[in-house]
Order: sequence, then C-alpha cells, then structure tokens
Amino acid sequence: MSSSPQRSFQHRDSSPAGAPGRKRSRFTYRHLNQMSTFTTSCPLRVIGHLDLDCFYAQVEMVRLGIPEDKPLAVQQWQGLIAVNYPAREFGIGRHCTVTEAKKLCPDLIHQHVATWREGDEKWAYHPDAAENIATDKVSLDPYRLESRRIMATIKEQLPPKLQKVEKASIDEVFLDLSAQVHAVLLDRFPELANPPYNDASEQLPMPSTTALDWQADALVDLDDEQAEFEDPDWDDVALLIASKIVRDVRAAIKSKLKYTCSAGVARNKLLSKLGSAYKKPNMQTVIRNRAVQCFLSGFKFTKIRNLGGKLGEQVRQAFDTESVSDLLAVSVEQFKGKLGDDTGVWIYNTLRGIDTTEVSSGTQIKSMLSAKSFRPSIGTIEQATRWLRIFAADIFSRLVEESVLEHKRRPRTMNLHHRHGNQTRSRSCPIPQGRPLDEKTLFEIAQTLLNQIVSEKEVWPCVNLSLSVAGFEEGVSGNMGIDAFLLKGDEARALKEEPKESKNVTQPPTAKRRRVENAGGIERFLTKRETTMVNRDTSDGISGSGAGFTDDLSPAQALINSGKPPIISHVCPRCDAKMESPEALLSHTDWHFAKDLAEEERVNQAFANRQAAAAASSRASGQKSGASAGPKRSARPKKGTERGQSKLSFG
Ligand code: TTP
Ligand code: CA
Ligand code: CA
Repeated sequence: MSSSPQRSFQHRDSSPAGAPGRKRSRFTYRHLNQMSTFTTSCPLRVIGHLDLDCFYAQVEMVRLGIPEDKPLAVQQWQGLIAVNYPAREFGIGRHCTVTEAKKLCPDLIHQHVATWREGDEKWAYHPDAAENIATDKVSLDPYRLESRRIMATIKEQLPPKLQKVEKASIDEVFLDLSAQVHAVLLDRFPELANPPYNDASEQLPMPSTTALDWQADALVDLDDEQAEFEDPDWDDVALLIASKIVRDVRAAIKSKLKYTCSAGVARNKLLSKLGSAYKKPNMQTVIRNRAVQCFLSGFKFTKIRNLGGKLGEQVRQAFDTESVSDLLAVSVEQFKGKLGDDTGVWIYNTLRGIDTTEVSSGTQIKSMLSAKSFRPSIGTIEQATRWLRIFAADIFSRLVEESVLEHKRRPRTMNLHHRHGNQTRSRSCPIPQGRPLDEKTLFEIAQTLLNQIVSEKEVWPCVNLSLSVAGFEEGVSGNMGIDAFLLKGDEARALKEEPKESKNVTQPPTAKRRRVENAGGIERFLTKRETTMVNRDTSDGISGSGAGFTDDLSPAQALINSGKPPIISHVCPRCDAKMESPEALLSHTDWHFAKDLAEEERVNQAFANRQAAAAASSRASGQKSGASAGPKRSARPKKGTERGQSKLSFG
C-alpha cells in the first residue's frame, strides 16, 4: 500500500503566518479542513477518474496472452464492441462489422464474447458463438469479474480509512482523494496544522513549493498564459499529490492485473471524467483550477455529460450555439428564464466546471435485467423455461459479483416481460424479504410469473423475454451475513402458489413513482449513472450504436423499434419515449447512456485526430499547437523552471 507518497518535495519553509509582505494563499484553514470530511463544496477538493483502455479488448488480450501490439477486437455476433489501440490504427472502430474490420486489417484477432447456450448451466467461450445468435446469449461475466478485481486492487492501494471509491460503470471509477491528500499535506507541511489565533477563517501561508514537477502527466494549459508564471497555491499542490496517488493506483492495476487505464485528476467529477478521456491510452491528465475555463472552452457543450441529449438540444435551440465559449456570455438569469430556475443554475455552473456531486462509495445498483430477443422466435413453455434458468443464473451471478448482497441490499421485486408480436405482457411480484436468496429461488419466482403469462391465450410465438429485479433496499436485515439471505425452498413454493400479481401495468414503488412524476426540474435531464450503469451491464452488449448491438434489445428498446408502445405510464426524460414500466424506463435510459458513450468515443477520436493534425502543422510551421480547434493540450510539463522558481519534484 502506498498511502503516503514519498516525500520528495524540495522545500523551503512556508511563509510564517502573518509575516509581513508575504503573499497569502487564496485558501483558508477551514478549506483545508474540509478536505478531511470530503466536503463537496471544498475548493481544495481532489477527484480522480479512472477509465480502462479498450476494456473488453484488454480482458481478452490478458486472458489469451496476446502481446500488447497485436490488433484485437471483441466481437458480438457480426459486430465489434471493443477495439484495442493497435487495431484502431487501422481505422477499425465499433462501427465496423467483422468483415469490414478484416478488410482493413487481415491480421485482426477477433474474439467473440462468452455466451450462455440455451439449456447450458454456465456461460463459456464457444468458438461457434457468432453463428448461434438464435440459441446463445451474451455473457458479460468475464468483464464483470475483472472489473471487480480492478476495484479490489484500487481499494487495496488506498488507505482504508481515507478512501472514497465509486464504481461508475464496468470500467470506470471515481476516487475522492481529498482526505488522503489532506493527510499527506499535514504530514509534509506541519505548519498547516494549526491556524493562528485558532481562527479557521485565516488564510493559509503560501506553499513552500514554487514549481511542481508533474512528471508524465498531461497538463492542460492555464486559462491565462501569464498564470504559468504565478506561484502555485495549495490547490495545485493538492492536485499534484492526487496525481501521484492516481499514478500509483494505475501502476498497481498494471502490475497486478496487466491492465492499462487513463485517468483525469481535477477538482470534481465533471472535470476529472473529461480529463480521463482527454488523452488515451495509458495517460493521465490534470486539470488545474486555473486551467478549467480554457479546458472547457474547447468543448462543444453537448459533449459534457448530461448535455448530450434533449437538454443539450434545448439549450442549443434557445441560444443558437453549441460552443461553451458562446454560452459563457449568457447570464444565469437568462438561463433561468429559458430553462427554469434549477436547470438554469445547473447549466450556468456546469459551463464553468462547477460540480459538487458526491463520490458515493455505496453500491448504487437499482435494478438488473437479463433479456433475449429471439430470432427465430420461440414457441413453447419448455424453451422459455430454459431461458429463465439462464436469466436467473445471470442475475444471481451479478448480485454476487456486484457485492449487492454483501452490501445488505437486495431486490424487492421481480418482473417478467414477454413479447408476442406487438403485444407485451408483464407480470411482477415481490421477492420475499429476510430470507435467503439464491439462483434457484430467482428461477422459481420467474417460472411462476411465466406460468401466469402463458395461462393466457395467444402468447406464442414469443420474440422477446426479459427478467428483471428492482427495488433494491438498503440494510434490510441489520447485521445479517450473506448466508442469511439464502431463501428456503418452501418459501419459494408458497410464493409460487400464491403470487401477488399485477396485471400489465406494473406499479413502481412509491418513491420511484414520485421521482418520475415530479420530474419537472433538472432531474428530468440527468440520467443518473447510478441507475444506468446497472442496466448497461445487463442486456447483452449495448444496443443503439450500430452494428453488433442488435441482439437482446431491452423490452423498452424493442417497443421503440416496433413503434407501438403498449400501456404507457413512464416517460423518458430525454426523448419523451413512453415506457410501460419503471424497469423498461431504466433500461431505455441505459440505451441513451450507451449511445452517449459511443458518441464520447467518437469525440475522443476526433480530438485525437485534430490534435495530431494540429501538432503536425505546428511542427511544420514552428508554432504552438494550442490554437487548434479542440481543447488545448499543453501538453507536457513545461521543461525547465519558470522565472524565479526552483524545481521541486514529487514522487
Ligand atoms: P468504453 O469505456 O466506452 O470504451 P473502451 O473501454 O472499449 O475504450 P476506451 O479506451 O476508449 O475507453 O466502454 C467500456 C466497455 O464497455 C467496452 O470495452 C465495451 C463495452 N461497450 C459496449 O459493449 N458497447 C458500447 O457501445 C460501448 C460504448 C461500450
Ligand atoms: Ca474505457
Ligand atoms: Ca468507460
């Protein structure tokens, strides 16, 4: 564990408190203290975001022992869902089919994802999976498993009492490093410990360090060129320490698990996430506070999270621009006038890189869904039952993988959707609480629901089946361990005999219903990662981004495609599509999320191309590359020492 990065600042004494003529820090002892409690409004806050490079591709490369420089893509049916960086050099991307990709690079290794085969007990890597779309269902378990090992490695690397780690998706993690950095600061600069006169509102002395060694980090240019000559303040030092911690975490992931990732380090989640995507693969980008505006100005605002969808479109129409710089001229009152108070303030802040969203360490899973679209359709209850076994196994393994049960959270309801022609039937029932929960139980409840559906007329052939669990509850049973959740068979049988069904329209739990109904403010637009992340892992692959995502559409997606929604009670906040249940709505928002991700990836590529072009042209003309259209990338740590500064290294 390297909780305390090496002491390697060369430093002179900090300015003594109250020394005349010495410049004081912009920050106070109170600000410093707020770091130790992860206060989200703390101006010295430091957040890291890690995103694995071409994640599924790396998992397959490590599993198969394929050298790093060999082009590889992960295949799902005829499409690609992950492409490694050597393969990207051939112009191969997620938009390609396997055939197109092989044309671009005949040596491409294309590994199909693992699949569950109808009737099998366990998923496996089947060499003939691509030809068996009718009988196989994609399993993302191998990637979930690795995701979990990565999480464990990250947590091991950070001091247990000072860490706050949020798994944001299968290959992304946010770290609130504030408390750890606070501890390092106090250790290294003991003069920061006690405010003079015991007054926390006193400003801190300036840091003793005058130049910071950012090592291999990509530094984003400061807003004002002159600012580079200013002495760093404590926010810069805090980011430097955080950056060293993040570098160590990445090194641990690489040495223990052989995976590379990219990272962003900044004052909040919004910026650190943009930072990790900025330079890939295997790079980390630091966005100093004085660089935020310059960094953001290079983006179209629609590339900022939560601004890619309907809200972004509304803003674009209202102000007739897509550029962050243009919108900086818009006052908060103007935003409020056009978009309402909450949304107006939120946009105004977001454009300025202000985000006080918490890094939340608890598991945020709200629902899980396992689904399969049948081509050709299936025609018997036996066939459907075989799929229910797979769904139950799939969901149960995810409950275990995501440590849901360890967090003493468990789902309260199960839903089964069945689609025949354009008609969708749904049944749901509660999952008994306070009793054990296992795969068999999940299967038995699902079977009960299926029996209810097939007791109706005309349910065959079936083109889509999906099973979901939702209504995750926190701490339902005090200190019960995982064993205490195992459900006894007779409990399941009792449930089977007397199911509490709800016909067609599934009533959402009260809290959820309220959220949907009240969604008039900014919540309307914010696709909460916490909910989308779950579903994103759930249906096979991610639909909605071109070739390869046609299997296992979520029920919501299938409805959208058919253009004939059934009974409607839930409206998508981003596109107004109408869903028949909260679960369907969740999986639909998931689809938006997947699209956003795909878009993000295109943007990254565009930036990379633009930067490469700009760099090439500036090399040719001997000019600075900062004037390119994308966000400015300064790049490397400035070589040599700035005026009047002594070079201090760290780590
Ligand atoms: P991303 O992080 O978006 O992409 P990536 O890790 O493959 O590549 P990058 O280096 O640019 O971060 O997605 C993580 C994994 O999620 C990806 O490896 C495969 C899966 N995924 C899909 O299956 N379909 C999709 O449309 C997207 C965007 C991701
Ligand atoms: Ca990634
Ligand atoms: Ca990602």
